[in-house]
Amino acid sequence: MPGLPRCIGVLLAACLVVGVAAGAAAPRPGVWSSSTAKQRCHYVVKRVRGKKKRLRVCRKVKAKPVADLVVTVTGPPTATFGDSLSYAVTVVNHGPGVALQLRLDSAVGWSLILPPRFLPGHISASVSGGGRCGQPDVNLLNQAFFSCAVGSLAKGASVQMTVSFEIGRIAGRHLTVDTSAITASRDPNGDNSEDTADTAMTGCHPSYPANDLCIAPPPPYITCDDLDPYTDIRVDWAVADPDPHHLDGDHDGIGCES
Ligand SMILES: [Ca+2]
Ligand SMILES: [Ca+2]
Repeated sequence: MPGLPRCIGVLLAACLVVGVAAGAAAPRPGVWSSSTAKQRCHYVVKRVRGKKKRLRVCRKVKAKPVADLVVTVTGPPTATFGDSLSYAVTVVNHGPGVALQLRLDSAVGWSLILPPRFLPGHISASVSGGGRCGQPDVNLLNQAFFSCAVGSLAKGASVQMTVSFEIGRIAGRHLTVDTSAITASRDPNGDNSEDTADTAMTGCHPSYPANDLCIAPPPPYITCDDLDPYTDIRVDWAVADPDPHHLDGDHDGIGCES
């Protein structure tokens, strides 16, 4: 009967339906249309008994497994210069299905723009269970990004990731490690798939009270050149006596004026 679905064979698991919606605007052939979570459909034009017909072609979409991943990041609440820090990331698959192609993306932030030579040293990440972590990718804000490939994670299973680094002589007031679990499965709750640990720096010299800058006492001495590019975006940051690094040469209370 015209207008009712008719399945034509099982080739490519496709079901062809003659589209005869009288008066309806014809969609362009080849454009995906009327798709749902279970099937994807588009229209094609074919000759049937010598006449052009517009046919609706649908293909079944293979359902993704569902896996609720829960991420927890823990680290030290405080740190100071010279410390070696370690952050533990735990990812648990609460199911009900397998987590396919699991990847852990971790961002290490310093809350300010650090000169590259003051980036924390020996920064690294590793993951348990045979997964692999790449080298950190550092952006223009000197945030470090890691991506660790885990593979599949069964329901009820967990994986651990460790992020480690050392703190130099200049840091942000807060250090953060943020990690997200990315999977090819469907995670029904994205809110618990990401977590952040926040570490407050201590030992910041009181002569440099900027909210985002933590400078260690000398030695060694730090110059305004050392603070580039921070000083490019903080042209009016405060310096108080005794200013042991001599960052306010004219003693007007403003550091590293150009
Ligand atoms: Ca989740
Ligand atoms: Ca000054």
